[in-house]
Amino acid sequence: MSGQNRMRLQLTPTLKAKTQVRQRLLAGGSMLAVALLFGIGVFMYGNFGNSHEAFASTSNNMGFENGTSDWTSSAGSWSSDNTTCRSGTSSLKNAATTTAARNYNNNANANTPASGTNYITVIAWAKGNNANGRVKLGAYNASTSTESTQASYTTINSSSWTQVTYTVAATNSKIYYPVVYGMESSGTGNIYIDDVTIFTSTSSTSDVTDPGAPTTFSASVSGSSPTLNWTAGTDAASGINGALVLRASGITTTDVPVNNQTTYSASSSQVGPTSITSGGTTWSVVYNGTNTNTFSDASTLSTGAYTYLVYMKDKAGNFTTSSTGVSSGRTHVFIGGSTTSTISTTVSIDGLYIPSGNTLQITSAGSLTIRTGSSLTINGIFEQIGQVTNSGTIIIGSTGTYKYNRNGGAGAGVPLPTCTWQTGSTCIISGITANVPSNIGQSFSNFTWNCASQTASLH
Ligand SMILES: [Ca+2]
Repeated sequence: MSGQNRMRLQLTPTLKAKTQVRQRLLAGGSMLAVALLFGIGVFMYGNFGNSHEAFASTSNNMGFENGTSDWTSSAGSWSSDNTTCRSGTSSLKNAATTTAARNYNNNANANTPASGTNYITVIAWAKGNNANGRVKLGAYNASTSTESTQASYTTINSSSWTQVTYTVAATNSKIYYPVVYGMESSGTGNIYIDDVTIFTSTSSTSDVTDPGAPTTFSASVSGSSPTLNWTAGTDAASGINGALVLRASGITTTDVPVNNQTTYSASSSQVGPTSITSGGTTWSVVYNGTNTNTFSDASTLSTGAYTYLVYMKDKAGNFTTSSTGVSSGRTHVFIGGSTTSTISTTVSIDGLYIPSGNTLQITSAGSLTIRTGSSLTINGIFEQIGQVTNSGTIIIGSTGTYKYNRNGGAGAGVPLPTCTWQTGSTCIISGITANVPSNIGQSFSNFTWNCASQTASLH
């Protein structure tokens, strides 16, 4: 029998080999015995599918937005669900009993490196509809038809999503895919699975730590196409694997939490949510890929102001401060024409690009912090009525104006931020009543003092 199988493998294309693996899995509990029987033959399975990636692509319906596509049930009752989802509008549901149910994705292949000590990690999110739901994970070695499975189940609940992680030592130069199991400790119930990830790393522990924030931003616009550049954050556990970029119209100052392990979709080849609504604002997913320090927006953008948020992403699918969104990189960009926008809340930014003809005003209620390392380019008008704290670089271009439109405050008061004043740039001091702002001795190009409400002669 073993000999027959080897012969068939030699004569059949890779798709057939894949089908044979599926059939074996359907056989269920005798898998290990099957693997021993076909130990020589299965060695030849190594070439099927889209397996030649350093880690598994999360585009193979790992968030179940394509229903149950790519996933195969080998035990139990599984279906697509649209009522209980962690991300997007769809999850995987198990009509669970006290007998273990099993489902796997043999298109989400993780291919281990040829050398070194390597591990496979599988991460999934699960929720139940009672207190009896149990979930465990496995990593199926498709090259040898053997599976490593968690020793015990994780108890899930009905009130929140539980992250289940599994890291196991891997054999080099093999193909793995993720396996999920569900069951009830008693009775019956529903178990929902969403946002699965599989990847290889050299770490023996599962990476559940968000990567560091991106820093030192700059933004520019060519025509109507903004380009953002930044310095990548770092990730000690699994390593940086790219970035996620969101865009909203207008100057939007709220922070946007994102879900780890979620395939946010910025292209037709990705299956997942294409936008995030947070605080009443809808953010478009404009990039989710392997770029670590730059993004050019090729969208056709109409005249106006836009806000970009940049999150670093690691191999485990964790995003920068996913739970709060606070430390995502925030950059404002103006496109074309004569847009006036305001900031009337407390916000930190990492980049700003204002072309000629546009105005950004920090109102009396506004407090803007320019974070360390960031670079702001102002060729239009930047008007400060509220607070501005500058830890970055402000470049006032040849057509740019910094308008300090407020009183300077007592003592050190409210200083004029240090700027780089290019030839032709303008500093306008207005709104002074009794106090000159500190830090006013800078190398200006054009300087205007126009304080109609000034109450005293100031020196
Ligand atoms: Ca989903």
